[in-house]
Amino acid sequence: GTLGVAVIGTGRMGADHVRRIQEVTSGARVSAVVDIDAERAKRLAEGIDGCTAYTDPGAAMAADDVDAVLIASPGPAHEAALLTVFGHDLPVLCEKPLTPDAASALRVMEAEQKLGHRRIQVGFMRRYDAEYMKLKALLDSGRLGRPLMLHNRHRNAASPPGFTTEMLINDSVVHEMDVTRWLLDQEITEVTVLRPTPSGNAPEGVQDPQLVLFETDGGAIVDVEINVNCGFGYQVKAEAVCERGTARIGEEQSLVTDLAGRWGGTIAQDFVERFADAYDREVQAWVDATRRGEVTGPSVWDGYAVAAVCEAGVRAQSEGGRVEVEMVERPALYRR
Ligand code: ISE
Repeated sequence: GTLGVAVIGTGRMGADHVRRIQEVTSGARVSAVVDIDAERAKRLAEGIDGCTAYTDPGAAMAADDVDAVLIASPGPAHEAALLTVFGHDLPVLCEKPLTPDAASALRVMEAEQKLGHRRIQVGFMRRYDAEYMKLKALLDSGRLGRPLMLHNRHRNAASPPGFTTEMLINDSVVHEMDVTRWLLDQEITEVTVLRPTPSGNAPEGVQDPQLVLFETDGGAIVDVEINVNCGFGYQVKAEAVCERGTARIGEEQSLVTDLAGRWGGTIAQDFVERFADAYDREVQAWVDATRRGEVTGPSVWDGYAVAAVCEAGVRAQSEGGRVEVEMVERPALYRR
C-alpha cells in the first residue's frame, strides 16, 4: 500500500520534501509533520489530507499511519530522533549530516548494529544527480583508466545567517567528502586546508573561501574550492583526471542563448534548484526500496566516515598542516 511518511523538521528542506512526497513521489504520502514550532507544523498539516501535526517525534513514530520517517531537522537533533526510530524499527531517510560529529555518528552506528539490520539511508543527494551518476558509471567502466585526481568547485551565492568557518567543512565540503568516497570507492585518509585572505563578501569573522585537499587510501588527490559567498549563484563542478582522459560535470551548458550581442546561460541560485531532480530521485529510490523491504543508498557507515573526515578537516583549519583521519574499522553490517 501507500507508504505513510512522517517528516520531522519542516524548515527549508523538510518543507520541500513534504511538497515533493505529496506532488512528485509515487507510492507515498505525508501522514505526519513534526516541528518544535507547533504553529508551523499545524499550518503545514492543514493543507494535507489525513496529515497530523506533532511537536514530539516519538509521538509521530508511534502513530498507526506512520510507516517510515524522513528526518530533516537540524543536525544536532538527529541522534535523538534516530535512536527513537530504532525503538520503532521504522525505515528512515535522514538528511545530511547524519549527526554533527564522529562520536555521535558512532553511537548511531552501534545502535543500528544492535538492531541487526540497516534501517537508515543518509541524504547525500548528489549520488542521485544525473550528471554525477554518469560520471560514476564512466569511472566504473574503466574507459578513462584509473582516477588520479578530482578537482571540485563548490560555490554558494551567499551563506545563511550564523554560518561559521567550521560549517564550510561540516555543512558544505561534507558533500565532496561523500562523492569522493563514492566515486573512487576509496576512503579519505588525510585532510589539509588552505585559506586565502577572506573575500570581502564573507560575513565578519568567517574564513571564506577555502581550499581543501584530501588524500585517499587509493593514492588519489582531491581538491575542493569551497566558496560560499561568491555572490553570483550556486555552482557544483567536478573534473576527474584519469590515466587516459578526464571527465567534467557541472558545466551548465544545457541551454546557451545568443541575445543582444552576448552569448551565455543561467546559473542556478541555490541547491534546492540545482539538485531538484536529485532530491526527487533520492526520495523516490527511498520509497521504492522501503516498499520492497530493502535499504539502499548511502548508509550510516557513509555518514560516520564523512563525520570522521569532517573532524580532521576542522582540525586542519585550526591547527594547519596535514591531519590524519581517524576512524574505526568498517563493521560487517556495512561491508560491500
Ligand atoms: C547546505 O547545507 C547543503 O547541503 C548544500 O548542498 C551546500 O551547497 C551548502 O553549502 C550547505 O550549506
